[in-house]
Amino acid sequence: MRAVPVIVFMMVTASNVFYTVNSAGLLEIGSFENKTFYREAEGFSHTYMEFVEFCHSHDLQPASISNHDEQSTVQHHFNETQFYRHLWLGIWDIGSEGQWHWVGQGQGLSSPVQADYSNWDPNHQGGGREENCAIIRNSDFLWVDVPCSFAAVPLCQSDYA
Ligand SMILES: [Ca+2]
Repeated sequence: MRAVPVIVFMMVTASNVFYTVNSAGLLEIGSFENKTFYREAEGFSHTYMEFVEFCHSHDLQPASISNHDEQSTVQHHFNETQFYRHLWLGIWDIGSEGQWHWVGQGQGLSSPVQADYSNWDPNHQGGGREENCAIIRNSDFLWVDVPCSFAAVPLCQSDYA
């Protein structure tokens, strides 16, 4: 993991919650013992493959959400910043329909890690072979399968855990 980039400015929300934007244009939205979440600060949308490349280009990984605390932190960020854009998750079922896996660090896209926590919308996980990537939906924060050509904002993490 590389050193934390120099902070070049601060962003202040209406509720006076501070989120830091680093020199790489990444907004830190939550930190845990074994990972820190970042999103693309400007809210630009990308396809899934662009999202993966975006994270890797910053020495980060596509985000995995491993437990309720991590999910809650992302939801808190949506609410505090009134950020109403879909966020990509580093998860997909490209290999076998319905078998969702996290994209693992240094393992490329063909050797994923089995997901053991989820927050799926029960009505939107059955997109079949047309929908093999997933977002955190902006309205209710549930996970929804979408085509990998969908446009959403990158959510990356500092390490894979
Ligand atoms: Ca699918």
